[in-house]
Amino acid sequence: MAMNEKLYSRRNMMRLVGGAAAASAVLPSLYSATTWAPNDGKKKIGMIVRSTRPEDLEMPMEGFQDDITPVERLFVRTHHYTPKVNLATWKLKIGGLVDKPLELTFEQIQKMPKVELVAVMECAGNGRSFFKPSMAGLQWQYGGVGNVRWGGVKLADVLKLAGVSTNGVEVLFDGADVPVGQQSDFQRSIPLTKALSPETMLAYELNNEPLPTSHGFPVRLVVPGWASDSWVKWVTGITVLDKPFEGFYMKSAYRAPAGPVKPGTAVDAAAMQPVTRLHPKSVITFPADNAKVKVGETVNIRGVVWSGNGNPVTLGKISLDGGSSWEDVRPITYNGPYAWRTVGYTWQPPAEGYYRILLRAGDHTGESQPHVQAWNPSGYGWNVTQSIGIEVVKDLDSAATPANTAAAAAETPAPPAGFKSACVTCHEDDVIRQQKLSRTQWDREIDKMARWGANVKPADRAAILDYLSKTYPPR
Ligand SMILES: Nc1nc2c(c(=O)[nH]1)N[C@H]1C(S)=C(S)[C@@H](COP(=O)(O)O)O[C@H]1N2
Ligand SMILES: [Mo]
Repeated sequence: MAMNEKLYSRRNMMRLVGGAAAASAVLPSLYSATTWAPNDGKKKIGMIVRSTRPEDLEMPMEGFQDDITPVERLFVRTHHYTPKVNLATWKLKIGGLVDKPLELTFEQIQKMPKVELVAVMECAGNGRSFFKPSMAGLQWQYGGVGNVRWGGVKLADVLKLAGVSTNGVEVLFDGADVPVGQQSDFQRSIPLTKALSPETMLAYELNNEPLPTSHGFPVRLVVPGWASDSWVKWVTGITVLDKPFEGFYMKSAYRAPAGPVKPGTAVDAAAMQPVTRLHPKSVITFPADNAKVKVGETVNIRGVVWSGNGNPVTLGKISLDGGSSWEDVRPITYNGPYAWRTVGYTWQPPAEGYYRILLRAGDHTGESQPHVQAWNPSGYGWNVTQSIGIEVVKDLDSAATPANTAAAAAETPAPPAGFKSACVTCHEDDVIRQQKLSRTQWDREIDKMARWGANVKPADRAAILDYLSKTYPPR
């Protein structure tokens, strides 16, 4: 299919033509299972730590300056503990509704035709911290996203080896990670149609190097155009199902109402749908929000825009007057329908004053970013048209920034007895410190944690609730 082939880069098209034998001749070292090791030598740089244990790291704004996100800047989202996989004993099991259940070694997978593509990986919860009212969960700002070159095999090729039954409806993925306490295992499913779609991959390379442990070594699912909660890491099991999977991470988590709901209200489970595709989104990556620039001086505004579902993103429009008028931006990079575009605009601020700058992305189906963000109970899919405020001043030096750190430096009270053993055994308190919840929400969180195995002693519960709701109130 000519359309599908366009997804993949020219370099790899050539590898595909030559087949597996030619591929191993091109890259002999990569094709040895004995030397294949996780790319863990590169340390993360300047990440915003959302949680140290489990590992949840957000890309800082500077990360958007790279067109292809280097592994040092790529965000990490892990629900449980990071598993260490031994490649010598690792097997990928393919079962369920297949003609021939299979167990593939890593070497067998590497000998299959290799494909590569650049795709945006974005957590469904990216931007959660901007929702009002606030909700529980990791408080991502802009950097729960990256743009990465993935290398691996088409999931469809692996499924074809096993032969998918005509009764297949969904494909379920299980990773090597195991949950803490009474939590559910992280298992996610995607519809069979998306599983067989040519862009969906089992990736073993990230930016032309083996996957790092944090990103799913040795093999992870890559579902281009979809939010990355479906991109299961450390994959060990693939099961074809004849009906939608009902595990916790499909039935309870990663769901959002189909239409608008009143902000802050609970939504009936029956009215919720699984989070799937991404939608058009923009980030203004330079200058920073609230930056000051000098009148008359050239400002090279930069941004990134992306879309979802493989619908190619349009260039996007920029407004320098709060959305009254819109202009075209200039393309800088483009790596295909699943990648983000970097765009630019050269601006000469005409006069002193305060300017509101907006960047709005759309896709070729005509969908554009919303002007107003729809609220949902778990804070998924933040993609409102991004805007920044810029102060244009006569003289940069005279524009001294007042110290604004008093609030940040305000001391937090000491936690009560029982807090440590109840709340910081399975995870560190960095996860807690970013939450902004009402007393009712905290009450529910404590119940949830107790269900997941937290040791909340009845005698300590009231004091813990009091402490949490006073120290971390809602936005
Ligand atoms: N096995 C497993 N796969 C997983 C997760 C996980 O906790 N366990 N987290 C998911 C979520 S919610 C996201 S956003 C992405 C993040 O991928 P990354 O850590 O490589 O950035 O992995 C997904 N795959
Ligand atoms: Mo996620």
